[in-house]
Formats: sequence, C-alpha cells, structure tokens
Amino acid sequence: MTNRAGLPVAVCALLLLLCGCAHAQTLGAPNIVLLVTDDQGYGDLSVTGHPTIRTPNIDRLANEGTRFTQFLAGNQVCTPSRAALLTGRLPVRSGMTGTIRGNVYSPALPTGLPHDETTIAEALKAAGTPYATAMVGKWHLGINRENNTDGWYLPTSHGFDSWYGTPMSNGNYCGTATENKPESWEKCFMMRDANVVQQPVVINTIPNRLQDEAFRFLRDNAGVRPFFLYYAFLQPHRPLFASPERVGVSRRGAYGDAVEDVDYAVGQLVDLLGELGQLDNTLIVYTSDNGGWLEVEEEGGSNGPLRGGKGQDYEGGVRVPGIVWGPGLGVQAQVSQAIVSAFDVLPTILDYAGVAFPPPSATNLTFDGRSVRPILEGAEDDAVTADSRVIFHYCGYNLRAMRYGPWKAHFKTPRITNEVENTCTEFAGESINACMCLDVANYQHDPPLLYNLDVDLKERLAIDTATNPEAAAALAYILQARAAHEAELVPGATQVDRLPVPELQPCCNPPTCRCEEF
Ligand SMILES: [Ca+2]
Repeated sequence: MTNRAGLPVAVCALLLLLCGCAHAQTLGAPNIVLLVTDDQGYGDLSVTGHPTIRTPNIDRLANEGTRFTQFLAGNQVCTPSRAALLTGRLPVRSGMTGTIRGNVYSPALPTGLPHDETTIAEALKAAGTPYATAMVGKWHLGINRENNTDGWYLPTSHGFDSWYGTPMSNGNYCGTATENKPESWEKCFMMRDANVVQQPVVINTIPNRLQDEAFRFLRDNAGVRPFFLYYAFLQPHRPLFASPERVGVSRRGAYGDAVEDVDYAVGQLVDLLGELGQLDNTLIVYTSDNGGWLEVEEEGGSNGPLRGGKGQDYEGGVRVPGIVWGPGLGVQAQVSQAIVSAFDVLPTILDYAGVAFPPPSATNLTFDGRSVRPILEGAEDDAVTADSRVIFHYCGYNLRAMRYGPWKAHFKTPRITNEVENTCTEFAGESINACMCLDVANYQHDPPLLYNLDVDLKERLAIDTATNPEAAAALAYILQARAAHEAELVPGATQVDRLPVPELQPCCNPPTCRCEEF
C-alpha cells in the first residue's frame, strides 16, 4: 500500500524536478540557430523581390521577425566573411584573409582560424549553462596543422561539440549532381569531426544529410540544455545542385532550385523546433556570406537593386539578406533600415545568451560589432548604429571602402571590365571570374569617391564635396575615423596566403583516398 501509494508520489516529484529544471534552463538561455548561405544575393528571396524564386519558409522568418534592408557581410568572399561572422572581428585582425581575392584556402594549407580568436561557439560555452554546440555544413576556415589527421583548425577545435560537413567550398572541382570530376576528387570530401567519411563527395545527397545531422542534434538537446546550431549551407554556390526532389522545380533554373532547397530545409527546421516545443525560446539568424556572383552569369545570384557582386565592395558584394527571428524573445516583426553587419552577430547572440561581451576568453581583443538587440526589440533604427559608427570594407589587407551613415567612401574600386554587368572578366590579358584585391587590379581614388546610398543605391553619382558641405563634413569624419582605425589596427599575419603542404591533404583509406560512409 505504502509502496503503491509512495512510488507514484516519488516519480511525480522526480518528474516535477526534472521538468522544472529543464523548463528553467530553457527559459533562462535561448537556443540560437545561425543559418548561413553561400553566395546568395540580396535579391534572391521572394521577400526581397525575386520574381521567380519561391522562398516561403525564409519569407515567414522575415515577416515574423526583423528583416534588415542594410545588413552587411563581414567581407565580399567566403573565408574572411565566415571568420568575421564567427569571431566578430575584421579578418585583417585575425589574419583570415589574403591579398589576391582574400580567399584561396585549399585543403593542404597548414594554417587556419587562429586559436586566440574566440568563436560564437566558444563564447557560448561561458554561459551559465554551457551551450551544446554543433555545426553542419561548410567550414572553410582551415583543417590541419602538423599532419593530415590532427584537425587543428576544424570546428571541433573551435568550440563546436560536433561537426558534419565539408571544409571547403562546393567548388568547380567537385562537379555537379550529375557530373563527376574524378581528376580532382581529393579536394571534395565530407568530414565528421576530424575524420574524412566520404571522399569524393556525393553532392546531391548533402542537403538531406546535413538536415538529418542537424535534426539529431536538436532532438538530443531540446529541453535538456540550451543549444547553438551553426548551419552553413553549401548552396547556392556554384556548381549548382539541389536535392533530387527539388531539381527542375524553380522557374529560375538550377540556381532557383538550389535556393528553394535551402528554403525547404529552413521550413523543416522550423517545423521541428515547433514539434520540440522550442519556438518560443529560439533565436534564428539568417544571412549569406557575400553577395551574388555575377561573373558566372546565370549560375550566380541576384543582388537586386545593388551595384556589383561577390568580390567587390560595391553594395552588391557585401549587402546580403539579414533576418533575425524570435517572436518569443521579443524580436519585433519589422523591416529595419538600420545599418548592421555580420560583426554584430556575435555580440547580439551573447546578449541574448547572457554572456558578457567581450567574452571572458577574449577581453584583450578588439571587436568590430555591437549588440543590436535594442533594434530587434523595437528601438529606433538609429538607436544603436547611426551615431558615429563606421564600417570598414577590406579586400584582403586593402581598405577599399568605408561606410558612415548613408555615406560610402571608396578609396579603391576594382578594374571593372564589363561595365554593363559590373564584373571583372579579364586581367592582364588573362580571363578571370572575380575582381581581385591587389592594388594593380584596383583604381585608386584620392580623394575617395563619395556616394550617398540613401539616394544613390547604385553608387554611380560621385559627390563633389566642394559644393556639398554636408558631404564634405561626412568625408572629413570618415578620413578621421580611418586614421584612428589605422593607428589602432594590429594586422594579423595572413593565414590564407600560404603554400600548401602536400602531406596535410586529408585522405581516407590511404593511399586510395576513397571512402564511403554508407
Ligand atoms: Ca561565399
């Protein structure tokens, strides 16, 4: 009798305790999901006006959350942009950039994201309840240092409990879903933590595999501890591919299929968060690492009304989709014109997570962003960002442009060869497919070209400051801010412009370098 009566009471008490704890943890620290696409342009969403790409799931996040019309990536190409996003710091500080295109990572480089940087994942380990952290998808911030299995620079060495994805871009050497390129198969492989699990990749099953991995992580941690998921899509970077179910679906062709594949995954993810009871306590950030790639023509994206694209510091190269969703956390449904940047993502996430900024492990570092939480929660657009803030646009170690309020000053602009498309297709007699950072590949402007983006989105109408006192004052401020910045800047040694070390090339089942995880 006592046992029969007592047991349920004890079980109930235990359940209450467990539920109570889980509930308190859930409420105390929100979950964070950071979604990043590759080379998706500002105009490549239905909600930003694309006429033939359907993105209902991402649009839903935009409509229920804050969509920024002036969200700036940390750089105009992959590696530096991702370093900026994850560390909140200019790539010239961390050295995660080079001099040519700022993006020449290859699998056998002995370098990567330095360990004295603090990633969002590492910082979230300092929360009251340390976050469970996982990454799926494209890393692009280094692999090995001493041998071809040490994984010194991989996500699992930078605060992520687990990682499943590719260390490189989905490059031309990988081929498309229907095209094998066996001559360079060694560059395209999937890894789980520090192990190569598929070499070469089977590209068109990657979206579903990333999704399965992400969902397993969410199910394992929902209601148990706060979680941070960094979901870095390989799409819509060319060569274009999509899950078999979405090939040939979009009127925009293969590029549209790739974007709609991402959109499908986003919808599935939000549905799962709902099933797991986590919608009210999850912050979702959606952005792209750089603007659409124009030189590849129909295989690249649309930057909407903006000039230029990937590889350039015209707005089309750096202004990207920027959406923050979190109705249960007070994030307002609004379209914000505030000028915010990828550098703000780390401080904003830490603000929601209740972690000090700068994070405890990085109090000696200079950061380039700030929390934009007040804007997300309804403050005026300029509450956080409009005051005296300037944003620096570097190409490699070259400061090409600066942004201050509506003003944009270009110190250097790329030598455009196709004026209609605003692209760099040729340099010194050679065919190229992106603008470059080298001085010889850029025009120098002294004084800089100055544009007012509020009225000249295409950056076409350079202002004569001699007849415009307001512009002259803005330019004076910009030049002063540049001098102050250059006085404090301690550039990091480049981690990108290094020579590959063949012995560091990841290879499963040596010497064949071929394996299949399934
Ligand atoms: Ca990219």
